[in-house]
Amino acid sequence: MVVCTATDAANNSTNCQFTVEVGPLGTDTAGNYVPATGSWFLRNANSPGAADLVFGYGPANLGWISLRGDWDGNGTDTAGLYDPMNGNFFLKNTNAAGGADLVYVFGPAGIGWKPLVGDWNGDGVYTIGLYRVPPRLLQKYPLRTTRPCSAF
Ligand SMILES: [Ca+2]
Ligand SMILES: [Ca+2]
Repeated sequence: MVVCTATDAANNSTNCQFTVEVGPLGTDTAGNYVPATGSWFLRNANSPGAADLVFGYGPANLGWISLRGDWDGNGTDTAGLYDPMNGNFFLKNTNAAGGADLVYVFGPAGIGWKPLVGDWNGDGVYTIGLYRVPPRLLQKYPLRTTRPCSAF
């Protein structure tokens, strides 16, 4: 995941996150999540152009972390969110506005663990995991989920 600040011509800026994965024959494409607004911008081709899917999902400015995975195993990756302060996962089976299809708590909350996504057992269904960031790395690289990139 890459965290950045986007600035328009009027010098208005907002934080954004995006994940780019390279898969076989271009099956995975770029997406952009803007935590400040809870907006998702997904593109179905790895080429320049406008987003193919634009929707709002999740609250604005709470420091939630964007995820993507095939939560129902139908072959399509969809949006998900992780609330690190409460340990809640909010997974959605469509790339559209609306409520989460799966909501649950997993792991400890509020101590900086990072979410992971994968098909850990090879059944085609993506599930979540958590990575415990070593305390030494937290001291060296403090979590900055709610601070603007310009403050780094
Ligand atoms: Ca799916
Ligand atoms: Ca699985």
